Amino acid sequence: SEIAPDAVHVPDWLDAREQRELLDDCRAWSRPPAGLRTVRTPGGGTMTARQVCLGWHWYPYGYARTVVDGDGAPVKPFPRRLGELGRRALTDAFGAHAARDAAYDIALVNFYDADARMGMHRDSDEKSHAPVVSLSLGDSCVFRFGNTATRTRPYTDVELRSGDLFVFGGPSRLAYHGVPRVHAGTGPSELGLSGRLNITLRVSGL
Ligand code: MD5
Ligand code: FE
Repeated sequence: SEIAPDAVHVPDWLDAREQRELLDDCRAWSRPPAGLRTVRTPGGGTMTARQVCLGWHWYPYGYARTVVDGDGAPVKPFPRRLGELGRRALTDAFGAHAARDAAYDIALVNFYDADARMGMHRDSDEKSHAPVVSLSLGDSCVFRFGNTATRTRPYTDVELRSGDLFVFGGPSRLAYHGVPRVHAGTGPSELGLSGRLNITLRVSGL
């Protein structure tokens, strides 16, 4: 369903097998070198969701080819299969025309435990305004979709569950958004994930 112009939520987009495979991949990508890390912001804050990057390494606030704020290792490669998944997501959200020249080259994987949050922010470190593809696994959360002008109201709260797709394009690409709450213990038990995992696919424009 369209939450805002070019912001499309597709519940239950990934089947159980795709969720299982993605989770196994995320666990493999999380191992060192260039594995899961805690992100510290220049203001002295600590992000509560822990992160691993593929293709390009995100740090507050830019992209690099090595883990400049961690172990210094080269970032892991961006897998072709995630590029294909990103194009399939655009096709399902907007139609085949939207996917034609989508060249995804970044995946950011965020792990949320029951107490993790993500404050309201915009994703503006990419040089491309291509749509962001978001995939959720494990526990459900409240996703807060805001506006482009302020980090406050008006916003819309949407529940994201394991297997959901959300695509943010056009005017929604630069909207403020965040994750104010994770609902512990709500994920599919057969997945064996305590907490929530989110994968975003992006185009660097670099
Ligand atoms: C999450 N992650 O659920 C979210 C999903 C992040 C982040 O916010 O920066 O890693 S991505 C949501 C997103 C991306 C681009 C635009 C908009 C939302 N939006 O306009 O709302 O862990
Ligand atoms: Fe974001």
